[in-house]
Amino acid sequence: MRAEYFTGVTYKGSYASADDCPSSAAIPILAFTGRSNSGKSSLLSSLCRHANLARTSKKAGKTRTLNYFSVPPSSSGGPGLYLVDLPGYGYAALSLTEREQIRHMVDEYLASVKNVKLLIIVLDARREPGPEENSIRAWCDMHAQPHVFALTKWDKLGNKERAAALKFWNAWGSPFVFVSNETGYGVEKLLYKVRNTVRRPDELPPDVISVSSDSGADFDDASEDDA
Ligand SMILES: Nc1nc2c(ncn2[C@@H]2O[C@H](COP(=O)(O)OP(=O)(O)OP(=O)(O)O)[C@@H](O)[C@H]2O)c(=O)[nH]1
Ligand SMILES: [Mg+2]
Repeated sequence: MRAEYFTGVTYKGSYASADDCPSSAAIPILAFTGRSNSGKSSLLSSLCRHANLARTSKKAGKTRTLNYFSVPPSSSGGPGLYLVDLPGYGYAALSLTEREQIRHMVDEYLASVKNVKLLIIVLDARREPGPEENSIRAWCDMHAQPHVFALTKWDKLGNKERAAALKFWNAWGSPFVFVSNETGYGVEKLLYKVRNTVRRPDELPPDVISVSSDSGADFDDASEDDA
């Protein structure tokens, strides 16, 4: 399996609402959503092999704006795209109003921006999906929005927890990949999925095997070396 990390990525800007975001419909978007502290910013940085690209914090609730990063077209045919770090929802220490504002910002973004080629729903692998993840998944299904669950902090799970998580996610029925932003585990697998989703089939270089981006088949084999 060949994976190509994003290189030459630069920070484009932070925006307070969907209306303020760069509007070029020609540039595909890869968006990261998930609860606060789940590892969205870390994962974005991992895909670029750039430790602090999307500033991560031990303090939850760090990302409060829609943060855009530009990926230039790659020499092997990858298109230019935007990586978008969305604000984390569900941070208990914020006021209810602030939490609702953040949820609203994310919902509004997903509803109004049409060229999100893949939505990466980030969740700590030690957690099961909550009402927010259920509602995002339902929204994706309703709008035929390609998505994948990225289950982070895999390095923090023991063998029993890994086996339980694998069983749970295989039964849950959405595409998923276990990742660790600490060790890099699973990051190439996720990149492979991303690359196959954002490229048109006619743009695939001959050495990349095409897989269906909707089947999740390339993810459901996490048992190969985990459990
Ligand atoms: N061990 C471990 N720690 C991780 C991993 N991913 C993220 N973290 C840590 O989890 C904390 C939160 O990570 P962030 O990437 O800032 O999370 P976020 O989802 O962007 O958080 P908000 O911006 O608050 O929504 C940081 O201390 C990270 O170093 C992982 O895979 N393994
Ligand atoms: Mg963040």
